[in-house]
Parts: sequence; C-alpha cells; structure tokens
Amino acid sequence: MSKTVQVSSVAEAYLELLAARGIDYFFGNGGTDFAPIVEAYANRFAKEETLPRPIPVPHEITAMAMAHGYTLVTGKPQVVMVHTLPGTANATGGVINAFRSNTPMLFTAGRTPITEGDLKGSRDGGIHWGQESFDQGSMVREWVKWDYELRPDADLEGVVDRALAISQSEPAGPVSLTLPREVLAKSLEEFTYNESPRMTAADAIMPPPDLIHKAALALASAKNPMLITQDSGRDPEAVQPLVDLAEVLGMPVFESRVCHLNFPQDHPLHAGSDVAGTLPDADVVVILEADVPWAPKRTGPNDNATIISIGVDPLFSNYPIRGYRSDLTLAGSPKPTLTALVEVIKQIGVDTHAVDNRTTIWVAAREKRLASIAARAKAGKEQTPISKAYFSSELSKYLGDDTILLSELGLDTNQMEFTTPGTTYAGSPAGILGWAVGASLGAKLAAPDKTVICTLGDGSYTFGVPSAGHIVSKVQNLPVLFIVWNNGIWNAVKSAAKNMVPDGVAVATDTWAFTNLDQECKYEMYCQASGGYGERVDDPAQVPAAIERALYAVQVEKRQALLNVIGA
Ligand SMILES: Cc1ncc(C[n+]2csc(CCOP(=O)(O)OP(=O)(O)O)c2C)c(N)n1
Repeated sequence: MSKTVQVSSVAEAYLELLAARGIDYFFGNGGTDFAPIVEAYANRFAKEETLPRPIPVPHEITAMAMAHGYTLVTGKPQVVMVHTLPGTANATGGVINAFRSNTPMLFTAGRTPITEGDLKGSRDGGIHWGQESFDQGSMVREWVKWDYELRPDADLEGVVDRALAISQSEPAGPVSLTLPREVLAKSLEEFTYNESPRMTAADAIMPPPDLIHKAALALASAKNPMLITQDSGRDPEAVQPLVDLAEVLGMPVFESRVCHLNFPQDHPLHAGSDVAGTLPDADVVVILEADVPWAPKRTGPNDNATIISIGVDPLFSNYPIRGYRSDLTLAGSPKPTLTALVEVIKQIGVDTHAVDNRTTIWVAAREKRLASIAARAKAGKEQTPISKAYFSSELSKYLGDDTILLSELGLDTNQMEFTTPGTTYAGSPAGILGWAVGASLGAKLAAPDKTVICTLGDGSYTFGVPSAGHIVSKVQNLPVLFIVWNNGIWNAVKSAAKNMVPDGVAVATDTWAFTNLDQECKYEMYCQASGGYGERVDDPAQVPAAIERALYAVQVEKRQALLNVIGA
C-alpha cells in the first residue's frame, strides 16, 4: 500500500523513508553538506514525525564503530552519514572493518555542492571547492557491495530499498550512498512511497544436495574429523546446528578467532583455538566461515585429508591471496547447510562406538586444557605488573548472559567461557584498530539492559579516539565499562619483529623502534573528563575490588567507568 506524506525537501523524504524502513539510528558527523539534513530534522521534530534517532558522534571512527556494534547485537543495519571528502577519508577504516566482517550498513557521505550557481544548496562557502573529488565513491568502492551517488529527481525509494536489500543479502556488507547537497536540498511538497520495501534481501544460501551428500559421506566415514570456525555465529541461529553436527560425529570444534559466539565454550567438544596438535592427524577437516583456519607457516593438514569448506563465500573471493586447499566447497549459509548435513549424516549412519570413543578423548583433552588455563591464572595471582591471565580469570567471574564483552587485543579470552550467542564480539578480520570503543557504545545502545564491557589494549584504546567515545557515552547516556590493558607498548609490533627475525639485532640488543607507548599515561583521566569513574589498577591484590568498583559505577551509578590496568 502506498502512503503520501507532506515534506519540505528531498532530505525530509529521505528521513521519512529511512524511518519507514526500520532504521533506528542515524549516526552523523556533519559539515556544510548536512544543511539540508539539519533543516529536515528540525522540520520533523516540529511535526513530531517518526525519525531515525540522530546520534551526533564527534569522530567518524567512533560513528562507524557504533553502527557496527549496534548491528552486531541486533542484526539490523543502521545509517552513518559523514562529511564529504574529509569524513569519507576518516570513515574508510570503519567501512573496511564492516566489509571484512560481513556487517550490513548504509554508509553515506554528503558531497560538496556540485554547482556554482543559484540552486538551493549550491556552493556558498570557500570550502566547497577544495573538498570536491572526481569520484568520491571510489574511496570506498573496493570495500562496499554497491555504491551510488543520488542524482537529481532520482527514484529515492528504489535507491534506498535496493541499497538496504543488497547490504543485507548474503554475504552481507556495507553499501555506500553519496548525497550531493543540491539533491538533498531540493524542495518537495509531498512524497509517496510504498509502506513495505520494494524488494527484500536475498535469503540464506544453500549448497546443492549432491555436495551436501558428498560432504556428509566424508564426515560420516571419517576416523578423525575436526572443524575450525571463526564466524559461523554471525547468525546466532547457526550455533545449535553446529552443536548438533559436532555431537552426531563426536567431532571437536576449534575457533581460530572468536568474532562471535560460534559454539558454547562449555561444551565437551569445544576444543579451544590451538589446531596445531590435531590438524596434521585429521582425515577430514571442515573450515566453516574461517578466513584463516590455521597459520600455514606453522602447521597444515595431512596431504590425504579431505578439506571441506563451508561459508557464504567459502573461497573468500574478495581476498587477493588465500591458498588453502578445498576439496569440497560448499557455498552456503551456516544454519541451513549445517542442518542439512546433520540430517544426511543421520540418514547415512555413523559408527556410534567410534563417536563415543572420540567424544571421550575430547572430553579428557578439554579437561587438561582447562586445567592448564586455570594454572596460568593462579600462577599470575600475585604478579606485578598484573598478569593478563589472572586479571582475565577474575573478570570472567562477572560475565554471564546479562553481559556483553567486546575485545580488541585487551584480555586473555581463553580465561573466559562464553556460552550464549550475543555475549561476546571481537573486531573485524581486517583488524583496523580503533573499533572497540565505538562498537561497545553501539552495543550498549542496542542492549541498554546489559552490562557492556570493552576490553582493549592501550594501543587499541588510543586508536579508538577515546575523547570522542567518552563524550558520546556521557551525552547519550551509554555507561560502558572500559578496561584498558596498559602494557605501555604495541606488543603485536614487537612480537612480529621477534618472530620474523628471532636471532636478529633487535632481539640481541632489546631495541624495539616504533613499539613504545607510555605506561605512565593516566588513561583513567580521559574517562573522568567526561564524568566517568576512572581508576588506575597496579596492585594485583586490588583487582577483584577494582572490578567491583567499576561495575558499581556502570550498573548502579549508571555512568561510564575505565580501569587503567598496569599489566605485563
Ligand atoms: C589502524 C591500525 N594501525 C596499525 C595497526 C597495526 N597494529 C596491529 S596491533 C598494533 C598494536 C596494538 O597495541 P595494543 O592494543 O596496545 O595491543 P598489544 O599489541 O600491546 O597487545 C598495531 C599498531 C592496525 N592493526 N590498525
């Protein structure tokens, strides 16, 4: 059914449409290009019309990460709008993070006025020349599924509906829409659109039955199968089918890196992340939504093993180089593909005695692994600087279904056991640092009743433009607990140098250029500056009480908190 509304401009029609399409939030970082949007918001506020709620975010890195975090929790894409060329430049890292993590998003940027004449919206400021680009969309084109610049008198509804449908179709990802100022500013008296979107997103992808059958046969007859996943839990409904597959086969599930909860970590067949001890002996290896299932320089599968790849884009076609062997390649969304595999495996039948034996072996292996994880935490209890294993294990006591933990090189998540979908997230495979601060704020916006904990390295925190994040936390009333692991160094950079040249001069002389931060930095004061609770934690004996003080600030006082943990 169509609907006609009174509007004053194309910008207002655009906001009407976004609201009608269920967009909750419009994360904005504006400039002169926002004039039509600002005017349209004022009009709609005055008329008390529904709107995507405007969230002003004082840095693009934060805005992009907020939209990303919100979508991780809700599955619903949101809108980000940044300022022409400068905003697009600052936001590009966030677009790349969203693209590599298959996060849907309507990324938009204004465009400096195209015309020098008298049109409404034409150039009227000195900045309008220098901020023009021949092809602004090209800045993000490699990192979006579709990009377009809105033309005068374009079919606005068709453009927006198509953008949202493409963004959410598997493999999901961001789309980009450039919005020239004159186009948005153009006067319009009424706007007619369909109440339901003109097109829907393509549904889950299903591999052909004969491939499912071949994979099921290989798995049903395997003596030593294993599965490695990274991101199948992007769809929370894929968690149970993965449990079913593991159980029907007595097959261990490894997580190469946890971006989402893929498999309950308290399950007897959860095997941790270290595949090196198992991979060379496996006869069937399933790579499920994992871009880097193992490090080829360190380990690899047996030449005789059958490798089965499953994923919405199982060969990662947008990665330039990725040379993992794949004998059976199943292009399919995890939930229906795993469900179908389990059904066919049950029809074929498995050696239940062998399944029981394997399960017993993996239960014992898991207990051994957990004992050594617990021992690491215990050994670190009194260490100064504070041990990461010890701190992480203490924090894990406060985690549950009512918490969401986001991490970016912060703590040791091996010390934590996540069991429910939606309780933990990590950054994109693209690894563009600066994600966690904003993503945590977006997660809190999406789940206001949950305690959101953001754990991140001091380097990652600095990349995340904390000044902007703390302001948004305060202004939007989003109390997040930030835990900054302050080791005073970019350890990842030092380790990379050490690993590449273990017998080099840097190791011999303990000289590490480009790796040092400042362990004396009072990161807690950034949070205090925005009215939050801040504490420097350098005494291991104070760890449990410090965590409780910070949680009290967040949960009871409803203000943000930051623990600056002086760690090893
Ligand atoms: C935007 C960006 N710049 C640089 C890097 C390279 N990089 C990867 S890890 C890292 C250091 C991160 O430091 P921190 O968060 O303190 O964690 P640590 O390495 O100490 O564990 C850097 C600079 C990156 N991934 N992203």
